[in-house]
Amino acid sequence: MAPRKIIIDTDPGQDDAVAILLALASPEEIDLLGITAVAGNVPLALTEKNARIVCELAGRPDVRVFAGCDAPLQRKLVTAEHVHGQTGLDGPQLDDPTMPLQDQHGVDFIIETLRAEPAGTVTLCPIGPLTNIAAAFQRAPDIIPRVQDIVLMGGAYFEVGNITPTAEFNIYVDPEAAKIVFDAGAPLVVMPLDVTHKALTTKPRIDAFRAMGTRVGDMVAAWTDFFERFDMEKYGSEGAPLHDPCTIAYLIRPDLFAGRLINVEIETISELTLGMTVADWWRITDRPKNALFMKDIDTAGFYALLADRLARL
Ligand SMILES: [Ca+2]
Repeated sequence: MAPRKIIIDTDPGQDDAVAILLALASPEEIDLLGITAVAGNVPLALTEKNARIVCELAGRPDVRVFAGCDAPLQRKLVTAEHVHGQTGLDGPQLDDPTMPLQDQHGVDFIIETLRAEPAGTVTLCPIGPLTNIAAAFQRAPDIIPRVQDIVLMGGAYFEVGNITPTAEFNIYVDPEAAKIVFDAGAPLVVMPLDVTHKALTTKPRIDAFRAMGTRVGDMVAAWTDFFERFDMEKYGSEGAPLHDPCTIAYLIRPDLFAGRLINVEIETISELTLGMTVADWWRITDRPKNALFMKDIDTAGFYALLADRLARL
């Protein structure tokens, strides 16, 4: 089978960085057409720069990186330096990238690519707030039926929230954008906290990255060490969740994940539950099923895949 053409829409973020590395390490399954950066974990000037740092770390300065939206559709940007550090990629110092940022706006790249490629052959992989994808859908609704599918990290049902008691960060930052994407009608696969909170970095798993003896292995180990400090304090868990790579892992090994096709609506009004993914897990309503909402992951298989693929870089 030909590799699947994807666009990664991202706000790096250490876990975004691992997702990008996993995609670049998997050319048999994934043809990365480009990376669009969005404001999220840190402001856009840092996320587009971090995306380029990660491509250079992977030895892939040829990957096209585009800057997209610098703020949510209607709201003031909320960031997460408390998790990822001031740069978004805190950990060992990495050199500023020398590869160029593309001139074209990220939203224009998404629109142009979906119009240029045959219909149903491009997967969108958003692992940050959904601003760029929603802006593209609003500006060019003709591209929506051309999307093969959208495989995103965001939301939660059983785990409820991480930035507020009821909302996951990516959805909370731009709930209006999330609503546009969830209502669009394109096939949707959702990796919520219910999955990612099971994908924890334990010490043996981090040691496996370090044992690769490569620059990429050392960096991934150091990044996970960095944000593990925050997560272990917060959740008292064994390690930190590697959220975003779950999306790329799904494209490579869908058998590692299990979920249900259900209705998911986005709360955009309530002050108390803003950005909540109201997931009809128990199929209580007749609302249209719009999302394959994941719940379970073969965590050992996921980390084995990561170790196997990242060792190639
Ligand atoms: Ca992210």
